[in-house]
Amino acid sequence: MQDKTVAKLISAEEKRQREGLELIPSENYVSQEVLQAMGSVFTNKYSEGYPGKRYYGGQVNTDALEQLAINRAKALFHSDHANVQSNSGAPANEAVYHSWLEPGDTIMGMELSHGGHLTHGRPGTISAKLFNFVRYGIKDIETGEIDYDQMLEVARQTKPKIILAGFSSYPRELNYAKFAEIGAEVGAVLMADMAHIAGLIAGGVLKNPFDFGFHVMTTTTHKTLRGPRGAMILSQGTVSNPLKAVDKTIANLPTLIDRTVFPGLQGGPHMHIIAAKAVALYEAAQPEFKIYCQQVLANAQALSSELMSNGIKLITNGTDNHMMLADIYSSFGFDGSVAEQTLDRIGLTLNKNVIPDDPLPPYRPSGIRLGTPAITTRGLKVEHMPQIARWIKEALDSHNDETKLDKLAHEVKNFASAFPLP
Ligand code: DSN
Repeated sequence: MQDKTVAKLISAEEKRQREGLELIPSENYVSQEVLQAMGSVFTNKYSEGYPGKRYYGGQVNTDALEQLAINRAKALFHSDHANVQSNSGAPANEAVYHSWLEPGDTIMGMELSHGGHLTHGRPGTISAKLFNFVRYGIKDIETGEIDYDQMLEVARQTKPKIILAGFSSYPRELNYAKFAEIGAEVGAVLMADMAHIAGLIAGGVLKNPFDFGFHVMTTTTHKTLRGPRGAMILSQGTVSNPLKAVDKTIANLPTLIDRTVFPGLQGGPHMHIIAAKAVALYEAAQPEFKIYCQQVLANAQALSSELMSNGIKLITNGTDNHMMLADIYSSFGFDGSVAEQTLDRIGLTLNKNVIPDDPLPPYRPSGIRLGTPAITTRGLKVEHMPQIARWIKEALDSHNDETKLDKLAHEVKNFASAFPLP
């Protein structure tokens, strides 16, 4: 590479990734094939429109490529339609809101401090300015069970037009049948934001909201799904010409969504990313991916037990998925931000996170969030989880002891270097 400055940064980042262990539950390592597709000549092409209906010439390969990605996504998630153009998770959620709602309409989403995502109505976001968000939350912090009675009561009072199941920091499975029951009673569109767990759904180890009558599902493609940074919107209904206006009916949701993504929110799709999405979808349909997903869950179960045996309090006392939330403040007496920095210092990367009804502010919250998708891709198994839990415990017990942290950092680096990046 002529640009030595960028080359040096890429190489430094590759070294950081190789010598550390990635425990951020929303991160992963893509295959060489996904990387190659992202770095392909498809980046040179403009393709406004959809396959067979473009505003530029020269689309013989882009049409075939986008249709392939659509077909693979539909087959993997059992949906009638897939929009693979959405650039990322936040715009994907935005597109669904705008395809179905008018300003001032109500969306019901998870309480943010109980695990809901920023795009589920955090004050200050564009969606929160335009739409009215009402909340459901956890009834019992010890089990993580959602308060479905309160959800039904609020839904009856506020008549949300969308009920949104999804989270970015919630370690349990949702009861989609209950969502569907409440949605049917108030006539809401059922939307699932499955960004964190899409790979685990594709791999068959977690439930698919579409099996419970959900209408639409958004997901990023780079978390457990192990593809490029990007998103997809899967929906049920009739697929018709996206360049022609259709009535606002639930049956028309796929077309309403296509028309909102382009030309509503975006211009030219990122065809090199769509190429990489197609590759990731191919990989996720292989038998090895199922085994990977089973291992992600087995590792998460093992790591959560080991953390708890080391006296670290986990929110809901465990996990059903790939992630854990630890209450650092009650376990160690300092906040999650100190924990994040201390663990980063020894090569374990994770993030500070609010816990339900957190007594501390979001920038210095009580918790940390960690997960197993990336370390599982590196090849770590259940037998490696006790060691990771011990490193976490020892580093946090000695967070002011530089000599001890140096020693732990050395151990992590030696260990991690034995598990090559894909
Ligand atoms: N930033 C993602 C996460 O870490 O959960 C969600 O957008």
